[in-house]
Amino acid sequence: MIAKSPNTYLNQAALPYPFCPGCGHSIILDHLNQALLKLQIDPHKVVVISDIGCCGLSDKFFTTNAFHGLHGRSTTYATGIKLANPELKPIVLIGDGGCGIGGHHLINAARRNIGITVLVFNNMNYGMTGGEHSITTPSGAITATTPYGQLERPMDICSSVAINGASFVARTTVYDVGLSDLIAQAIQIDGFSLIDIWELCTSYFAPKNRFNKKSLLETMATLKFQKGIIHQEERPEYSLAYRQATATQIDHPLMHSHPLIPKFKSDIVSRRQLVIAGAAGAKIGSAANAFCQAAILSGIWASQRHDYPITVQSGHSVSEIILSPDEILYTGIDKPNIVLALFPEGLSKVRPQIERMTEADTLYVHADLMPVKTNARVVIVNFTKSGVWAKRKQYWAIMALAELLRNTKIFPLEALCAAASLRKEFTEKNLAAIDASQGMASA
Ligand SMILES: Cc1ncc(C[n+]2csc(CCOP(=O)(O)OP(=O)(O)O)c2C)c(N)n1
Ligand code: SF4
Ligand SMILES: [Mg+2]
Repeated sequence: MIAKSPNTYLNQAALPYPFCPGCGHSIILDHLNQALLKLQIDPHKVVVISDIGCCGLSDKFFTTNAFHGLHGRSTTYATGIKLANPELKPIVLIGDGGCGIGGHHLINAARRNIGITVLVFNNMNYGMTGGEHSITTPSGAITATTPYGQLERPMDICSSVAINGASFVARTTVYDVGLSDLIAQAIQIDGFSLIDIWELCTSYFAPKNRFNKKSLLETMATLKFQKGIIHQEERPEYSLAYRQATATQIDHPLMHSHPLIPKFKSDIVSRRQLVIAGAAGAKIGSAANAFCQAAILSGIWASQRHDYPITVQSGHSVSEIILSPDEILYTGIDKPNIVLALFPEGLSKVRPQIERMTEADTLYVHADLMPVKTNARVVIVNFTKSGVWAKRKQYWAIMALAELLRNTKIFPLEALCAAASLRKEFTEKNLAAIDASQGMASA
């Protein structure tokens, strides 16, 4: 457990920093630590979200919560985290490369005035990949991708977010002795705050351009890019504004959660891995969802993963379901225990999984799809036995799942009926289909 009033926010076990000698990234991280120390925020309330690049290595050096994702997307993760829990303070550590790749995310975060703090590690190039130019590379600068000098105008990150509604915007360099205080000030802002921190990539940009501490300030002056606090504006912070706006909608159905309280019982003692191989438009996902809800109503854990092509109404639709008496921490299925092969599109997709099945596993297969090469025990599903329902393909999955429950007793069929009745508009037909499925499957 981390102490509530720490004397450092740096993770001693992860130190030292891995950056090249003289790299500005180390200096920023030290200042961030000082800023957090000054504010004495509970480390549990801070989330350090690192982007990609050398600066993306930074999150593990802090004893706070952390998140690391795709290049340029750190502001989106921070936005989601803040929206989910406004009590958290997300701090984004992003390079100038990340600001280019995810530029619109930055601008949209500013527009929303979401309560996150963005620290831009601006070394004017892509450090990690060998010193290519970025959106902030000054005109004329030599980089791996601009050997004759950069021809584009460098982007003014601060003005871009300021004009789009940020609450607090500042620009400075890593050599600013007041940087810790400035970071602390930004973190205390309720809305969107950003500090563009100029620094040296000592392996690429600085040697190639004879750039030093002085050059950073000279470049700012040449570009007429203001230094210090550039913009301050009071606007409602988005995550709280959102909650206030929706508070009046308390009667809207979307505002109600529908907890699944177990009222049935499952006797399974180990996990079951089930794959439904179907086709687009056949309600495979909905049936799988009802099956998972039924499992939860029976007191066990359930996970559903769904796969379909980009096209709608054509191609495969495959649901992977895991049921377990214990929490499910990984949702992938390598070898299923049960496969329901209902449509040719799904069957061709899951053939490798069927090939891995053994005699201990069971393949339920639509009679029309036989023969299927497998070592698993085969149960034929004959939809023609269900009368008029044989033509209603969008009910095949729930019907086959009902037969599976009659045969295996993973959990009671009544649980599936209860789950299939959760949405009133589908209750009658779902229950009739389940009823009609009796006796369809035979070994
Ligand atoms: C979408 C995407 N494009 C390209 C890359 C390859 N890539 C990895 S690090 C990097 C450069 C990072 O530069 P910057 O964000 O400025 O961070 P620095 O290394 O300078 O700290 C790039 C282009 C990637 N990871 N993801
Ligand atoms: S390559 Fe550049 S940005 Fe990366 S650690 Fe070295 S000096 Fe820093
Ligand atoms: Mg960079």
